[in-house]
Amino acid sequence: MPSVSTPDALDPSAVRGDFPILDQQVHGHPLAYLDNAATSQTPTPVLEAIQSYYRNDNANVHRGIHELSRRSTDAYEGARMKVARWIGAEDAGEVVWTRGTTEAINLVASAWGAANLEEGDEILLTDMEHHSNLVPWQLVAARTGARLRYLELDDEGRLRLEDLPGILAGGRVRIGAVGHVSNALGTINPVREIARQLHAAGALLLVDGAQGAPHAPVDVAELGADFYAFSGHKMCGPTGIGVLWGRRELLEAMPPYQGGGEMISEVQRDYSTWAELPHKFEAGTPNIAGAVAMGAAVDYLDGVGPERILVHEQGLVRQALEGLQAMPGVRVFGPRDPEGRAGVVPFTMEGTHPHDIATILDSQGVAIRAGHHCAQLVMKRYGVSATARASFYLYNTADDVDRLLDGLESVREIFG
Ligand code: 7TS
Repeated sequence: MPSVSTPDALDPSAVRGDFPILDQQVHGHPLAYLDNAATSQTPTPVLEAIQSYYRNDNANVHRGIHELSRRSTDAYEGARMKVARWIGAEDAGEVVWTRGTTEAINLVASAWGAANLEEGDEILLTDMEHHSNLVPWQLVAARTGARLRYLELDDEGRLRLEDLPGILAGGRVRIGAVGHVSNALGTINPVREIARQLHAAGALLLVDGAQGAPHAPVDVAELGADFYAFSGHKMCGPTGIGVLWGRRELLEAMPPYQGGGEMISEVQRDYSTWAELPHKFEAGTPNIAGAVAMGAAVDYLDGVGPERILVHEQGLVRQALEGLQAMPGVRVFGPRDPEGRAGVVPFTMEGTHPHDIATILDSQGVAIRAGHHCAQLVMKRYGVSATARASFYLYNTADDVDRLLDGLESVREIFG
């Protein structure tokens, strides 16, 4: 467990010791890694969990009677329980391992959508969704004849919640799919209120938690979510593993997503019956090491304290916003109040393409992302083709933010 300076504050310099990758020079400068919304770094206990799994326990799960298979199954199912606790789910059978957020959303759009949507039904999306929470719904809409409705954004990057009652009044919305936190704006969405209104209208809510679960305490029941999707690699775990949480009765009623081994109860020539939850949705040999490592990542984050992570990030956001707002020609996207946003700071600089900003920062060892961030509807809404984006996590320091701001000063000098 990383040490912290006071019971309440997270000390990022103590945490950094757990992340060996951060201790390196890039282009002759110490690395300032500010691309955490894309993927986070991996602490030593998680690296060790992966190695230990392959060194000591590797075997396929739920199959053999032998000792290694028993151990790998215990580790795999134990990790599921840890992840369930991380999001406040009491029933680990409601936690389905997936490849990540994208696959979790595709699972719901495909399996739930095919069984529940028909022509004239509506799916509520928002203009701030990541493409992972748009395209799967477009595909199921094309297959079923359902229609997509959109909640629009205000000038500060918040959802226009005042439009929701009007959309729901039509009585055709069956499901809403809304991000917990926007990767392109940093906005923390009022998920609880959206859930309340959707449920009152007889609709369900899927929450895209890719940028939520890694950064703040999550309680799926308290949020009022019916489905919650997130990825291991954005929360100190490895790539290729993620989670779909869903309410048991909904998952029970859904048809399988993929067919294959592990997900059946009995196979006949013409039909099969399905395994119990959550295995019904886990066809084929799963990413066992990934799941075990995601469990280790949850243990690690739990040790730091999820409520500290968001507070720490918001402090860095405040520092970044103050610096950016003082720079002429800089436009910051998303809510002005740091309390309304998680650790994502997108911006543009007049006369400079975001890719040039990112390239110059990279030459100074500062890693940010530039582009549309898989949120082209956000870019369209604010009339830009791309933004530069700094995104923070528990190991980022005030010095990292200073390096960003100093780097941007040099960008301004180069581009005049
Ligand atoms: N939803 C949101 C809100 C995201 O930010 C991302 C990834 C995804 C879904 C997809 O997650 P995956 O793990 O299945 O790929 N976001 C980003 C990003 O902002 N930059 O790179 C990936």
